[in-house]
Amino acid sequence: MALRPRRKTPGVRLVHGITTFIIEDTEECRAAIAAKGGRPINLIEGPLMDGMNIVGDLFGAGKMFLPQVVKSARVMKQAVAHLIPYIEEEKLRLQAAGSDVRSKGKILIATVKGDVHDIGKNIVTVVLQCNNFEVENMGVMVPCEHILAKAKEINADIIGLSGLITPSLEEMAYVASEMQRDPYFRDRGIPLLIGGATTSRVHTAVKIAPHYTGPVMYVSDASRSVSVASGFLSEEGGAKFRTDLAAEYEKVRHQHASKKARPLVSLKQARTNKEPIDWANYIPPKPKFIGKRHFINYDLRKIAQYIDWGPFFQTWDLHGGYPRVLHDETVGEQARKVFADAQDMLEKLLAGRWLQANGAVGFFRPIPPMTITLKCTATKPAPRCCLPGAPCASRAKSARASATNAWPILLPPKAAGQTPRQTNPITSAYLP
Ligand code: B12
Repeated sequence: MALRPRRKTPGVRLVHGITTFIIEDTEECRAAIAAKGGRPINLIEGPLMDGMNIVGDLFGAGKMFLPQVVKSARVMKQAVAHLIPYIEEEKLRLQAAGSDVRSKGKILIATVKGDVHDIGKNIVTVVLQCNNFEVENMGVMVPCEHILAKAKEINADIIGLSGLITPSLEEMAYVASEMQRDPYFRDRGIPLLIGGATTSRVHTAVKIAPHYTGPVMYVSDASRSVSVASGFLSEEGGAKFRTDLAAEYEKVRHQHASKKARPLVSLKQARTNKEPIDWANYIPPKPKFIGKRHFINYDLRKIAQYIDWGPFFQTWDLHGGYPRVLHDETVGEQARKVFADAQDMLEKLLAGRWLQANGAVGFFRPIPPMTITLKCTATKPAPRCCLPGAPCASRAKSARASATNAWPILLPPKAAGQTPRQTNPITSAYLP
């Protein structure tokens, strides 16, 4: 029988990512709060959120690393899941005692496509439910079309989007523009709430709200979500709430626009800064064969020897480059732990033959020279360059960062007399 170690509060367990006995400790803490007349939600809004904020701060300060954060997130989820039945029970009790627990409105909430963060959104859900809003929580990575379809299906009064990574900001703007395109939302002016660590009032006002004529509002935390939702849905004050919001965000946009713009270089200047490439002396390597070759059911153990573990550690935000990262003074210990886990998992995959590796490779004779001209600007996404070693993505970044690089179409100019070696008509082209 496992012996229960020294008691820890759920907040402490959360910071240390300890799931063992989290249910028992959460329950103890809940009972203590209840004995003093408190509510289960107090445990979420208090110790658990405090713990999560500590995790966020330590992570931001580089004192905690992604594998540990995953464990903390797990603790939070388990603790909240334990509290939900108590929250439901409290509602029923209040109802039986004659309190007004009628629904104040329906709110649809989701973390946008591409984003897996759900702790904040779940807390918002619980807090709103505790305040008698009906909330449909759609989970994470939810595509725009699913959000909008669900909103119509349940007749949502408000849509709330959560996003914690930078790409989510773009996705939120997309959702706003899709709401504008659809008369169902546009004509009803269904409010759109924006929340999550990367979002902000200025970004919402400047980049998201202009896509939608209905109200779009940034909400900084779960407790604010109640007053905001009530504000929008209030029969008496709803219209004023919307007008005040529109005026406030117009002011924010105005202030933002008055900030000094970053100087841009001219296209001519950018072109003079292009990468000098000696095409005349470039001899493309000759392939060993021409035509296709297939590899069926290739030995997975052979492939495993070539795994580039670099991106694995980058994904865990453990920087330092493989294998150095394993002995890094700061992140070494965490790196060794996740690496050991990965080796175990890899061994299971290999032994259990979970995958089958099939591949094909082909080299083809060059097509005759073409005369397509690619016109690209630094603000458009990069086309894939087709010469070996062409550092497309990184050049694209530098073009955006400095705006002084001419667009990198790394193909030999026609005058250099070379032909591109691939046959894709979109990516094979000559510079004019
Ligand atoms: C926990 C966490 C994770 C966990 C998430 C687990 C889970 N199930 O949610 C895991 C480990 C999986 C994770 C993964 C990643 N993460 Co992370 N993560 C965090 C961390 C530490 C805490 C987030 C959190 O839960 N905070 C606590 C909650 C309660 O706060 P919150 O979400 O902001 O919510 C509150 C309010 O914002 C608001 N709110 C939130 N949503 C909504 C919605 C509505 C409608 C309303 C009204 C209000 C509202 O109310 C909430 C309660 O008050 C943050 C750091 C931070 N300081 O935020 C990084 C952070 C968000 N992660 C980050 C990154 C980079 C990643 C990864 C890309 C890492 C990687 N290399 O793979 C991946 C992303 C994968 C993906 N595609 O989404 C960056 C994002 C940077 C950026 N600008 O893009 C952050 C900021 C860390 C950092 N400083 O670099 N992460």
